[in-house]
Amino acid sequence: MDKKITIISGASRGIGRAVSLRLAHEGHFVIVLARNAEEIGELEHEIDEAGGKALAIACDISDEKQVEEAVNQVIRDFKRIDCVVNNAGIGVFKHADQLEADDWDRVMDINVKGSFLLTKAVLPHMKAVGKGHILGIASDVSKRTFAGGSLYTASKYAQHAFFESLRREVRSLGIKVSVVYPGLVDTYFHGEAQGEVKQAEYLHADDIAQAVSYILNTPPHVLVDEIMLHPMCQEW
Ligand code: NJP
Repeated sequence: MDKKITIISGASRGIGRAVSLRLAHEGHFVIVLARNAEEIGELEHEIDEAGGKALAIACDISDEKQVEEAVNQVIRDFKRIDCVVNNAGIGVFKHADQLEADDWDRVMDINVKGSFLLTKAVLPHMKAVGKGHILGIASDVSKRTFAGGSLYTASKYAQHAFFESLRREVRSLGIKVSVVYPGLVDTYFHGEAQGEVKQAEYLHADDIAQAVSYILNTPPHVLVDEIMLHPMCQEW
């Protein structure tokens, strides 16, 4: 198998879907993960119809057993994993005293523990061959805060810290770690449908996919630590 074997979490819509379509078009065999089996099944079909290669695996990224089973299936089928895009994420935006403990657990479990679980599951396979590329889709609010964002920004700061530390642990082993920090992107994340007029000036999901593609296409001696992108309409 000449194609790069690339796992993308949160692939059913938004940024993950755009990354999956772009990487498949560029010749990756994409393993698309999300909870909604129907949506990722349709994405697999769409990629296959366009001449690409995809495999959909329904998986809740916050569930250790499901993540391990998904990675084991990829290893059984393909023997290796070249790249992983940790993209699955959600936001809950309330003032701190309005947050429920359950909100806290859900956001942290998906945004932070999900990145940890998928990374932990793939690392032994990358270490065994001395190469691999792990990406995180974090946020510009990994580096700034705002009222109503205590939970979401805490999760994105944590994701940022996790990947920054990870880079220091695995670079000498030949494994790259890169993080993309988007500003506002037109997806389903803000509670609107993708393409709604309100989001017309936001970044497009494929803008993020292009950044991911750039990062993954650098030559072996180049490591892109991070890329931050904003739409022109958003002051940072
Ligand atoms: O959001 P959306 P985006 N297990 O809602 C999946 C960050 N970001 O594309 O499971 C597995 O369109 C869900 O699939 P499903 C953001 O923090 C965004 O904008 O079927 N997957 C869907 O495919 C996030 O990390 C903006 O419901 C789970 C996907 O996640 C990343 O970008 C700005 C899951 C979400 O698609 C992608 O978000 C920014 C689980 N438990 C950072 N829970 C922005 N859009 O403006 C959810 O700074 N998913």
